[in-house]
Amino acid sequence: MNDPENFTVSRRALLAGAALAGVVGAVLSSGPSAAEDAGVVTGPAPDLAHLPRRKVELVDPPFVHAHEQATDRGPEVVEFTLVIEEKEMVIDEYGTTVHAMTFNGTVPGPLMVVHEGDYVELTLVNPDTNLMQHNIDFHASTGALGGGGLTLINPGEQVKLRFKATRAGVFVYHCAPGGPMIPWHVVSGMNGAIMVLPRKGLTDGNGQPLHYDRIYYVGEQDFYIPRDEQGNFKAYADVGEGYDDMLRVMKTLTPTHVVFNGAVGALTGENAMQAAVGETVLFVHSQANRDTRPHIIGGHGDYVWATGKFRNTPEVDLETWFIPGGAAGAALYTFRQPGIYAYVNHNLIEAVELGATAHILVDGDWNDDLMTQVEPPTPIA
Ligand SMILES: [Cu+2]
Repeated sequence: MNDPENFTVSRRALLAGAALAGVVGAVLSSGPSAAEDAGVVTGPAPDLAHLPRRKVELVDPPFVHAHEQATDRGPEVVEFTLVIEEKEMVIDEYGTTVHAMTFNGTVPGPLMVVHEGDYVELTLVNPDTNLMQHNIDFHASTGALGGGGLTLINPGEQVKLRFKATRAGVFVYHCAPGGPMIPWHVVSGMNGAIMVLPRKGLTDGNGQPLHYDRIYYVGEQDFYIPRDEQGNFKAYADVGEGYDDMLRVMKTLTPTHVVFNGAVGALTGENAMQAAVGETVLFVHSQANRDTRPHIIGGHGDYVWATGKFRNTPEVDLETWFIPGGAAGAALYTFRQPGIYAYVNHNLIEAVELGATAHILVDGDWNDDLMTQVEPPTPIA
């Protein structure tokens, strides 16, 4: 293990991140042997010419690209492109910055949607403006470290991976280039989720179909920003310069920020999610690194797949649901009252002090039967 006191990271050391990883016994190593090191020798890619192909343009969270909730069509090859972007991002109202590592420039990366039995064909691009090696591990896939063993690319390279989406649910994807690079890239923003819908759509577990009018994707991110001697958050010239300090904060397991969609306030105020009374909303929520417990203040989870896998019967009428780190969950809720709802991680310290709060602005008419103020505040009689 490197000496944390004396270890400074040069560009070359970072490029050799996976080699550095080898020191602590990572499976991956740099270079073309990564796949073999992962115990993978793939044959020629199967010819799927008999299947229709569809190219999907991804959109930035919390929004989700257009998709069918259920389909009569057979399996397809669904093509996606993710461009890796290392970029400085402001993560709170005080201007604190992080040199984020991102899929498509957002934290989290975009939600991808396919149906069970489809083939996901991903082109992963690492532009030469980046400094580091990256790859992608899809929890929805089978083998080769979730595809991580077949997708490790240097700046200036791209790679194409195809996997069959055999299990229905919402699943995390994240970068996993080896050793300490893995948590560092993940807590620097390099994670997202994919939703594999049952071909016939969601059901309540008793054969009744479930539909949504809107879908939002909330990606929860823990950040570990180093502080200077005065306790102020530090800023760094580039992604590599902050590595050593950040690793030290990471090892405390105490995040400085826990946010939704990349920054404090990214989903509040003008950026609030929207809905209307009577609308049913599917909230997909991922956390690639740390446990979380979503809660809609003033609402519920009508149907909840807390661990996100759609062959399981959803739980009903939940107040709060638990999503373990490294998983994505989904919750369906029909709004009955208008107003502002807070969507939080119900560790309320994380919600209020560290940033894990979103808002949902709901339009419509108030139902006095469900709730009313019988008497306004008055002096005690
Ligand atoms: Cu990465």
